[in-house]
This record gives sequence, C-alpha cells and structure tokens, in this order.
Amino acid sequence: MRTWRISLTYSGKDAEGGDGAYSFDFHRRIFPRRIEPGFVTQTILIVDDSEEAREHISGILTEGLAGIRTLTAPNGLDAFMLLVSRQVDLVLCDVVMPVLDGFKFLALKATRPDLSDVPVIILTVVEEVSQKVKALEAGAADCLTKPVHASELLARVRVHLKARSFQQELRRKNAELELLSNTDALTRIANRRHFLAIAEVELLRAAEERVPLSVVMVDIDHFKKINDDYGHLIGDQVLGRVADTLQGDLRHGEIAARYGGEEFAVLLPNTELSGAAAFAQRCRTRLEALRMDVAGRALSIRVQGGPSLQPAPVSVRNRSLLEPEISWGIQIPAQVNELRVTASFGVAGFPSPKIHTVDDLLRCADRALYRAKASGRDCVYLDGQAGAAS
Ligand code: GH3
Ligand code: MG
Ligand code: MG
Repeated sequence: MRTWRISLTYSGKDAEGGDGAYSFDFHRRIFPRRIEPGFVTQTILIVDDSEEAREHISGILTEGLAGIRTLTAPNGLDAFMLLVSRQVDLVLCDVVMPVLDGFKFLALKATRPDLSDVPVIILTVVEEVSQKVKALEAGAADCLTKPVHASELLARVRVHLKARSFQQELRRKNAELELLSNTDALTRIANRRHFLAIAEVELLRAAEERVPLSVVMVDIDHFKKINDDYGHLIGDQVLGRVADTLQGDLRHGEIAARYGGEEFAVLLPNTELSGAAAFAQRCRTRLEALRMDVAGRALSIRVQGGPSLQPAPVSVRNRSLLEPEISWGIQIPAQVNELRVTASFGVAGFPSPKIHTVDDLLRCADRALYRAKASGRDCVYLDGQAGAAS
C-alpha cells in the first residue's frame, strides 16, 4: 500500500527580518515510527565483565547490522535485570564473570517463561566441545569461541534475529486467530464457545475456593418483530447495541457473550444470586432507556407498462420493442422512528443444591428466563423464585 507524503513549507522573513523557513512533514508526524521495508530495530544485550570486550562486540554489531541497538551489562545479574525491564531481542553472554556467571544467568533466565524466546549466544574462551554442549543444554541458542570472528558473529546473530522475528510474527498471528475464534463477528463480544470454556474454568474455581458464581441469560423481546418492521440490518445493529449495553456494565473478570441469535449470556464470578439480580436489573433498565433512531421500511410503488397492454418486458433486450413505455414510481419516504428494545432476564447462581455443572447452571438460568418471558417479558426472574424480581 502506498502512503502519501505531504510537506508544507513556509518561507519568508523571520522576526529579525532575516530569511526564515518553516517546514512541516505530515508523513513524519503521522507515521513517526514508520520505517523502510526490511529495516527493523532490534536490541542486543552484550554481557561481559571486560569493558573492552563489550565495546569491541558492540562496534562489530552496530557497524555490521542495520538498525541494531546495543545494551551492555558487566555480569549476569545486571543482564537479568535489564532483560526483565527492557525489550531485548538477543543476548551475547560471556561465561566467566563476577557476581553471576554465564551459566547461572542462563539458569536464572530459565525461571521466567516469558523470556524463553529471547535467544542467548554464549561466548566462551574454552574450545572444548563439552563446554559448548553444557551451554546448549543449559538453554543457550548457540555458542561461539572467543576471540570472535566479526563475520561469523554477524552471520550467527543475523540467523537468530531472523528466527526471533519469525517466531514473534507467528505468535502475533496466533493471538489474532485466537481472538477471532473467541469473538462473535457481529457484536464483537465473546462467542458461545469462549463463554462455555471460561464458565468451565470459573465453576471449577468457584467450587475449589468456595466462592459464588452467577449466570444471567438475556433474550431480546419480540426481536423477530424488530427484524420484520425495520429489516435485518437494523436488527443486526440492535444486537450490537444490546451487546454494548451488557458489556458496558462489566467488572474485571466478568464476561458477556452472544449465546445464540438474539440471546446473550453473562458470567459473573464472585457474585451471589442477589448481586447478579441487581446486575440484570441495571441492564434491563438501560436497555429500556435505549433509543435508536431508525427509518422504517420505505413504501415503494412502481407502475410499468407499454402501449399495447403487453406483459411487462422480461429482459432489457426486449425493452426497445415495447417503446414507448410508461414507467413511473412513487416512493413514500420512510418515517424516522425511535426504536425501543427490551429484554427478559433469567438468573442462576452457584452454589445451589441443583447445580453441579455448567450445564446445570445454564439450564437453571434458562428456566428462569423462560418464566420471565411467560410472565410478560421485560423483567428479571431468579432461579427458584416464584414471582418476578422486577
Ligand atoms: P421472544 O420475545 O419470545 O424472545 O420473541 P422473539 O421474536 O425475540 O424470538 P424468536 O425466537 O421468535 O425470534 C428470534 C429472531 O431472531 C428470529 C431470527 O430471525 C432473529 N435472528 C437470529 N439471529 C439474528 C441475527 O444475527 N441478525 C438478525 N437481524 N436477526 C437474527
Ligand atoms: Mg427473543
Ligand atoms: Mg430467543
């Protein structure tokens, strides 16, 4: 994709009467971090107790590789502190160092799974194969013998940085895919699959930690009529607004999902039935107050005919044979209406003697929802409750 570069240049006299110029580059302002294709900024951490060695390696890297930034540390402990606090893409690490040597640094790094994909190249003065094997077994990605050969160092660093870039890209794509597979495409909230997976985990946790867990099932009232009166597109918008309304009232750890067509489910961990009922009431009131400006379906009348009362043309090619044709239409503009939407709510909570599984929890909430529908809609019913909660 091309991006446009717009520059504004002003020139004239400055305050002292000399020639002045002002230039504003929109491209730089709007895309300040945009970099040329193939140009990446990556950070390499060099760990060595010898300042001379650190500077030597840093010089080789910054001269030999485009877009490389280096950080340095004199021992394994300082290196670890940098690793956990800064973005580092690769570590070049000496073995023998005061405070924390190269092997202990590898062991410390291994305690942090989030650092597992940062490759470490061990630099050792010992030529022995056993030393290299030990380093690789301790988690190093590669091993080089000191004094390092500039071209070999650069070649190996390139390989590991490239592998890391691919790995990061893969991770990013996987995260995107996971998000997509957990999200309902229309309303952008969780889908049923994701909801059920989270509900399983939360029910287990609730049972183990002896804390409550509630579910609210929500079903839009007479949604079929909304589709019939305003069309499916407006119906879709209503689904989005309802999803936003439910989502807007959530606290951390709570999850709202589109459970089916015009049915939603909300999972409320650490919430008793009474708290969940209050949540449902708040949502019900908000939905009741929601107004959407929409146009009803336009009424359109079209009259078509030819001079000899023949049947209307069936294809454009026949058209010229039937000329002159009378064709006129009248469009009665649609009225702008305020669409109102209500929903019915069923609430169930764990612990309850009837509830042992997620299926039980959902079934009880669904039964309460059914009773809310049966008793006139736009209300909240609790599991096991005789009268409506609202
Ligand atoms: P009730 O108050 O008893 O719940 O009545 P209702 O009309 O809401 O329920 P019903 O089950 O009769 O109709 C649900 C309608 O929801 C029918 C279906 O076409 C519509 N629907 C389901 N999914 C979608 C969707 O993604 N978009 C739109 N626009 N409509 C949908
Ligand atoms: Mg409905
Ligand atoms: Mg329904």
